[in-house]
Amino acid sequence: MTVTTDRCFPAACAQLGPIARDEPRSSAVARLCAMMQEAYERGARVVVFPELALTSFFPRWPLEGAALERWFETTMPNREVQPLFDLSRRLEMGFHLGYAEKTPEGRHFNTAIYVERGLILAKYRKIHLPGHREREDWRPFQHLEKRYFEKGDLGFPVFAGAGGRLGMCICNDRRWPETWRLLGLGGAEMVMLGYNTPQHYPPAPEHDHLQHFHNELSLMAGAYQNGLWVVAAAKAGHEEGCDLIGGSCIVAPTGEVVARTSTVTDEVITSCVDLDRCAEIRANIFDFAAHREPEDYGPICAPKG
Ligand code: CDT
Repeated sequence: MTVTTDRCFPAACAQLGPIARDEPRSSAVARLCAMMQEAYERGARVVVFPELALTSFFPRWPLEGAALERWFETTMPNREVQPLFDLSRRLEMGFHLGYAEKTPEGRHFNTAIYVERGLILAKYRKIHLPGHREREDWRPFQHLEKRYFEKGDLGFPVFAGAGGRLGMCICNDRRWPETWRLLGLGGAEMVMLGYNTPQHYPPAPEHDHLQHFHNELSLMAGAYQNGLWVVAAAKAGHEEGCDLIGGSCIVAPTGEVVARTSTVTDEVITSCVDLDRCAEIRANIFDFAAHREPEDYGPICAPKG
């Protein structure tokens, strides 16, 4: 049983304001629960939370050993996250959550899950890991995702949920057209994602003023070119000396932004998501069966370099 069998339902995007370095997971989970409750009261059946939503964005710090491992979840759910799963079951809400995963084999991933009625229906592990592997002292803050996480090993799964076909990606994945096309080819009708995007991009600061534009450009293009809904939730605001953009939004299959946050704090936005509207695009301009020409796309899958 899904949380809704209605293909037209209100979905919520729950942006988080900053999470302090010493903020316990219990506090972050309480904030997420409050937003799930608000989303429910506003009629939503599904709520999307950001990337690494249980903690501060720890890849900005050089860490080792136990000081690094403490940022990862070794089980999901666990005691601290359980209240969110319990609330999901009680309210019959679906939710998408990003967190740092450590597997029983000791592997580390930047992960997102989709949960309905307290049960994990799907998992995605981030494939496009940005940043750098070694500490670079010239930067005002580090971005050590390449050091702390392995590349995801689950592909881009598309799965049944919320009465339709759902997909997930995480933050930097949204900038890559291949992410969207794979989800589109898999038949995703709504893609959920979270992000932590600094306002300042140290390797190319001349693009700092374009961060919001590049965020929406990527989301709108992904939605339109594949005829799917996008619900994208930021972690936003001034977090431990780093400004994160907000601009969480919901995008229709036509590429139009239909809801957008207006703060950089905890904020819930909602919009009615009609999954049947995907056909407006998929049966027309991007009718894949009629118009795609994959035999001419070979170099896209050529090895790197
Ligand atoms: N979290 C994440 O993937 N952030 C990147 C930041 C830019 S690359 C250092 C992003 O694509 O938004």
